[in-house]
Amino acid sequence: MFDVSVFIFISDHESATKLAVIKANLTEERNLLIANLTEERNLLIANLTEVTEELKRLQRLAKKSDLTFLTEKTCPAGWTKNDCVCYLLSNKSSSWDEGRDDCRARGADLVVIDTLKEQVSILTRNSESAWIGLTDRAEEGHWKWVDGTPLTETFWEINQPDNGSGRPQYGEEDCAEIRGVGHKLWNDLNCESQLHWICEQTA
Ligand SMILES: [Ca+2]
Ligand SMILES: [Ca+2]
Ligand SMILES: [Ca+2]
Repeated sequence: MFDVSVFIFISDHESATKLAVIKANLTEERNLLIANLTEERNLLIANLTEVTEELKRLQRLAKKSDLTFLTEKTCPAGWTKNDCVCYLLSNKSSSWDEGRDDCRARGADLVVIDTLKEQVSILTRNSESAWIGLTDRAEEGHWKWVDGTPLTETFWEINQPDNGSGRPQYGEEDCAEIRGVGHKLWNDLNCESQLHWICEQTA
């Protein structure tokens, strides 16, 4: 009888110990699981934050490029827009080089007339001539546009270009002007002559 109760006592005691161990293990496992889940949740939150930030950044970019798109469609104040191109006819008169410098300072260049449409639409003031971005300074007789565009269609006046036709009073004629009268045709002229000039810039 005594032996049995001792056994039961021991057995109960052992069970209690085992249970305690199991409980401790379970608790540990649960804590580990909670820790893992918390870590995973934090990672997900971090990822979500990152994705949200990226989305915001892309939305800002899209908005910005839309605005750029809009502003690119307009010309600076005082310029005339034609077919997505902006033109500026100068108020002042100067040499071909100074005219070109002025255009470049405005982020543009002297006008390159590469189509009949553009030739027809070019503005000139009253009957005054204006410099265009065409020169044969690099090689006499080889006319080149300032931006390297090949010279395809030309609108020279009859008997032009003549490089001054050998008359000393005209000097060497290496820069092109567009006439303000009639069909607004081109003539070569001494680059130091004082003319208005036309700048061109993509809208
Ligand atoms: Ca042009
Ligand atoms: Ca010439
Ligand atoms: Ca000439």
